[in-house]
Amino acid sequence: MSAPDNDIIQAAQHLGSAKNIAVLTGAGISAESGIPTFRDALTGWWSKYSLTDLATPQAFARDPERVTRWYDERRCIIAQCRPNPGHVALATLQRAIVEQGKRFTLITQNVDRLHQAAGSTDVIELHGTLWVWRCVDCDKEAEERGPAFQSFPPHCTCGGLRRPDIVWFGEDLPADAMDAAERAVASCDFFMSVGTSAEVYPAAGLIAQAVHAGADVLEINPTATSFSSQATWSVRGKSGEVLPLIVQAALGVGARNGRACPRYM
Ligand code: BV8
Ligand code: ZN
Repeated sequence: MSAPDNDIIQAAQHLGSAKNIAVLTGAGISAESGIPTFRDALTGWWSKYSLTDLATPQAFARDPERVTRWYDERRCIIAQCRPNPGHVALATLQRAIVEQGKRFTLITQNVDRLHQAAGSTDVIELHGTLWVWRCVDCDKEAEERGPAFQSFPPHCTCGGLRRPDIVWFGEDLPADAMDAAERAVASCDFFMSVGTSAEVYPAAGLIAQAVHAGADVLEINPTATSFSSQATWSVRGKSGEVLPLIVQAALGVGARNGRACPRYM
């Protein structure tokens, strides 16, 4: 990674003096942990499978064995993965910001809970999680952290089919999660969009809401997205490399305002 470019230094200075920070993450932040993204042309899930065959309630109704086998395969892949410096940097930032009495909200589209594994708390999961499975009949939920299921589709003690507690395409997002996300974005003065292609709604709409709210908007993504032109800064880089730099610099700015002192500056 070349010397921090001007965008990184400027964004860090604004982040360091921001009062209310909101962050939206997508599959890209977990890429460096070894989890395939969705749209990556070669390695992405959608390069191998069609979204409508696996990630819709209709697909589940049509072939629950195939759908639950795929999600359990993903659950077992994620079980081998660890948070990367991008996840850790956001957890560090949250702790420092909250310590300073400021507001910090982490909103994710990811279902892998690597943010929580890195120490982030109160994470808003817009699309649910792969670690919890629920019964479609009695709604009983259970966390599944064990080895692959023995049989597919998995069944509940009531006999009902079990499915991952995630949001499929065509399904509404959890109302409380989306409301909390929209409230945080509407009031934030610094917004970060990290590792998302910003193509899936209503999550992607949060970026436009942050721009509309007049917040500084920092996008971190190796490739441009449909929102790059609206961002205050759009940094081309991997989140596992860029986020630690920006957070260290921002907390340095915090130090000059008489707070904790990282060595970056
Ligand atoms: C709904 C869980 C009401 C499942 C997911 C408005 C306009 C158009 C369409 C719609 C609209 N409103 C609703 C729709 C329909 C649909 C939608 O958005 N379709 C898209 C395809 C156009 N939305 C829905 O259906 C939503 N529900 O609206 O309900 C309703 C009800 C009935 C009828 C109509 C509406 C539900 C959406 C949620 C679906 N579930 N996930 C699962 O995991 O299997 S979405 C899933 O895909 C992810 O959660 C995420 O949201 C999305 C993938 O996006 P990203 O995470 O951004 O990943 P992607 O691979 O695309 O990009 C990765 C990026 O990272 C890339 O840019 C890459 O460059 C970058 N990157 C790579 N490496 C790195 C990196 N960045 C940083 N560092 C790196 N190292
Ligand atoms: Zn049941």
